[in-house]
Amino acid sequence: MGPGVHTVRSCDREPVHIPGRIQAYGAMLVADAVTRRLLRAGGDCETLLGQPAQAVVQASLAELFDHDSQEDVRFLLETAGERPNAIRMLHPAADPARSLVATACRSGGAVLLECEAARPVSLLTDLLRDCQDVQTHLRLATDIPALWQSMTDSVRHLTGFDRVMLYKFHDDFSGEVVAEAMDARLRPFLGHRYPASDIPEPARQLYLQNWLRIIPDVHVAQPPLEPCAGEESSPPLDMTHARLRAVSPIHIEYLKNMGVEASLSLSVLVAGRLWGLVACHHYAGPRFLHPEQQRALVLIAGDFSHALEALLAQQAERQRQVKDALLASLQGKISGTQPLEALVRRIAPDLMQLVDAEGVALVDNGEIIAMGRTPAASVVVFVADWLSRQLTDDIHATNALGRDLPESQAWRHLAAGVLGLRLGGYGNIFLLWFRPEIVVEELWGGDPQQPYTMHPKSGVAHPRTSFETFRLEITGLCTAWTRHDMYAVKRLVPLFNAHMLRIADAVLRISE
Ligand code: BLA
Repeated sequence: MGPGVHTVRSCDREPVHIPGRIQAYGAMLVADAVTRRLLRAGGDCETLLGQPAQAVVQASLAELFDHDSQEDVRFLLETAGERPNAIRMLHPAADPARSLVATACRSGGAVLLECEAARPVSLLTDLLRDCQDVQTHLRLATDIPALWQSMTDSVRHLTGFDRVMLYKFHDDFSGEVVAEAMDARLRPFLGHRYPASDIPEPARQLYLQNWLRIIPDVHVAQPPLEPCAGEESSPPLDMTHARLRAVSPIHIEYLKNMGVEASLSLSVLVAGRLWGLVACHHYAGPRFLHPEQQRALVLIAGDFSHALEALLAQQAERQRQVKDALLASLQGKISGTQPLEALVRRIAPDLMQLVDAEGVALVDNGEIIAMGRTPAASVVVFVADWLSRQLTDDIHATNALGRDLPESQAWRHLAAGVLGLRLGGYGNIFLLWFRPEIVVEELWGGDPQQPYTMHPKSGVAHPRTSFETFRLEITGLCTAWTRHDMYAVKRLVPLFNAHMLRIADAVLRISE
């Protein structure tokens, strides 16, 4: 398979890290890590280093930079690790007045030195001030939606991109635009969903490692690196950590289909996982950001990630406290030696409230107590019987009962989802919580059932051409049970077991 060929199956194996090419808004010099001899060169060497790549690759590294830069070049090469090292300012020998921001990273036996044009020093104070303003705003946000909006507004202010979205991954890696700041003339993407294949696994892996991806101009050719004599047939380099790594042709096609001219993504990490991206579009021509602005954005994205992680933890803690309070009150009520059936009747409202269910049932060796909105008793028994075969650790939950147990579809207005718990002790005693169907209309950016097409002859995959709103009505589901729900109901088990022991005890005492 040649470069630029993508089959559907290859989407998740796309070798995005070894494109053999780079984006030409910077210059890349590849040197042997030991001898420091230049092996390859590419990108905009003409503007940044004063000579074309073919000439650059014949030179020695020392010849390319002015006298004052030599020590920094040595530093970059010596400290190059797997990840790019701290930036240094270099001045090309051909034009010492020009300033380049450079970093280096290792790739196998080579060092990749990447140079980008520096931002004029006179603008650095403004950048610092803007960053401080953004940090203050992020700190002031006390709830999650406010933090999200503050982040998209800030990134738009800092970058001037036409549209800035906060894109959150769902568990299946499809995603959703949860906040947006944009030019008022644009059609909003807020609330739209996108399929997982739009950002396949290898790309997500890269964004977990590199927290900024900029594509300043989707129309500029991405040239291969020029090899020095003898290097012509060397395999392409691993560019996982290279900022200038060329963009996969399928993604360029995707952006063009969306009408995007320049794009920028910042990673949002929560608890070490890729929670989402701040995804930016520019439609009115290319959009270049200086490396200092890029660094500033990475710092801000880090601040945002921390603030989000803290607010999410607070939210989870609040939810836990609500459940703890309900459990404490239930603990007080599950007392005495009332028969189980009477007990469940009495505490049914609390049991439902514990997990936001609309119905609860006790199935005690074929005896049914059903409270709230539940299907008919015969159906409850049928579901309990099915549940008893699904249990892991005495518990099972589904928000798609109609899919898992097709016979149940007719009662989805009462039981689109069930959470079942086996109470230990005597035989088959189950508590079942029911939630009714919630019909939702999802908005997708293009038809999610046709995220890309495959050329019948070549097997080449092409992203969809329409991103128009595609409405999808989702039926048959209830709101998903959370791990807090599962955890809360599991804590009922010892309370019920103690109750059953008390009853047994009382029976024994009477018969004595
Ligand atoms: C990369 N896909 C991306 C990126 C985004 C999206 C944000 C990160 C790079 C960037 O900032 O442009 C997807 N962009 C979106 C989505 C929205 C958006 C969902 O604005 C919503 C508004 N893409 C496909 C298919 C493949 C594919 C079928 O549609 C399969 C091969 C690949 N997407 C793909 C690849 C990358 C990518 C390979 C990595 C590009 C790179 O970093 O080189």
